[in-house]
Amino acid sequence: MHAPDAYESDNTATTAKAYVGTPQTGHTFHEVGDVDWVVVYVPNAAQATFETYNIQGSDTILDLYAYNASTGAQGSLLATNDNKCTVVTDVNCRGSKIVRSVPAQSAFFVRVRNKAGYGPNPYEPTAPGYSLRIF
Ligand SMILES: [Ca+2]
Ligand SMILES: [Ca+2]
Repeated sequence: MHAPDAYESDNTATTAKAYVGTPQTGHTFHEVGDVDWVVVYVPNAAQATFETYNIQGSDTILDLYAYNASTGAQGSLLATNDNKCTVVTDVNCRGSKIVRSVPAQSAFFVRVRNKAGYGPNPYEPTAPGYSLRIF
């Protein structure tokens, strides 16, 4: 058993943790099927990058959802990315990256999942992990 990371519980859009401008380090998938939801507000129009990095024994899948301003829930799925690159021997390629032009005063939900087959190993001292940055 692995302890939940500091962002738990964040398994639904309703319980998403706010991204407040600095990278969220130390995310883990502490149990099979763990998913992590993050909500981010973008004040200015930008070419925004949503990215998992510092991949440690995980293989992230990143989903970007619209924010439904009238309900506060997630809107439509805008983009999905599994691997940011295809170099098999580079574990950081198992991270995910979405680059998107976003308008001013917009908000988004980010969902991060671990690809099947990379559940936590109870014999490993730490659960599979990653960090998240949005810039
Ligand atoms: Ca987690
Ligand atoms: Ca979670």
